[in-house]
Amino acid sequence: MRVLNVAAAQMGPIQKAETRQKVVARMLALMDEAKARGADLIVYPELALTTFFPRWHMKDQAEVDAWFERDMPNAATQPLFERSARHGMAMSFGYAELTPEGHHFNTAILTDKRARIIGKYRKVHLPGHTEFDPGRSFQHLEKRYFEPGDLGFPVWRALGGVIGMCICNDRRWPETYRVMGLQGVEMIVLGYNTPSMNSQKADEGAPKRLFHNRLSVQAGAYQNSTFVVAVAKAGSEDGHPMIGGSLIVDPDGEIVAEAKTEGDELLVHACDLDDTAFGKNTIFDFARHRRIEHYGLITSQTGAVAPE
Ligand code: CDT
Repeated sequence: MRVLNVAAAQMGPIQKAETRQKVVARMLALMDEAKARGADLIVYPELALTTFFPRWHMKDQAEVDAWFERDMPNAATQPLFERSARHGMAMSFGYAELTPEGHHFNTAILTDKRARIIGKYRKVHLPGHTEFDPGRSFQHLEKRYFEPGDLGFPVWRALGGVIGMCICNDRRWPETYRVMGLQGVEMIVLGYNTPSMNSQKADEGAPKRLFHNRLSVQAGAYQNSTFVVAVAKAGSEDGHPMIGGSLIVDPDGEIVAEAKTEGDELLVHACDLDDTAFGKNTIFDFARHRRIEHYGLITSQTGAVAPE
């Protein structure tokens, strides 16, 4: 048995006017609860420190940059690193990263149990658009504010297993999981901010969105025989509702824990990483069963091309 006790720390809404200090206080409360429940690793959402700012159209770069972190840790997040080290608990959380070279990424980090950053991931599949779109009921400007991640989908040998990260929209793409699956990933952690409505399709509401969340995460877990821990920022941010539905899914694709609220809520599950072995050695033994001679289109072409 290789048990990793993981805590999915769903967070309720963060209003535009809320400070990082106030948010970090909520994250610390979740971390303390996770410690009391025996967690080895706590996972927070995408852009955990602020509201989901890509819904706001901004033209002034200084206003945009105010949502970004230039250092990690920094003054606002230092208490998270101190508490995590004190608890001997690893953590992962998402934030907007502004590099010294001026690059903007939607980023997540992974620490070890001494709160040292051991892994960084930058979101690859940025959803949305770059310019204000009057045809949408609300904006989703990730392509305006972020560059696509430049680190690929690495995994890390950590916490007694093989851990990977991705962020929100990445979870809808099978390529995300498979690239990590090919590196033997045993647990993928991810955060998300998913609006409860489709801004381009008024009849697609929260039930369908929650269905797609489960469908994507369960399929990724099963098809790569890995645990997946998917953690929402949920509830209404300045009148913009987002789904909750944080999930922990096992390597069979079964949901083993699921959030019931749209607020700060902790799910804890003991994941035996040895449970990933059966699928990896049988139906999803990639070395025996994959047929890469037929997969060329996946890396040579982006858009679909139907025959004439
Ligand atoms: N943050 C983020 O990536 N959100 C997207 C919204 C896309 S609309 C379905 C998501 O995949 O949830």
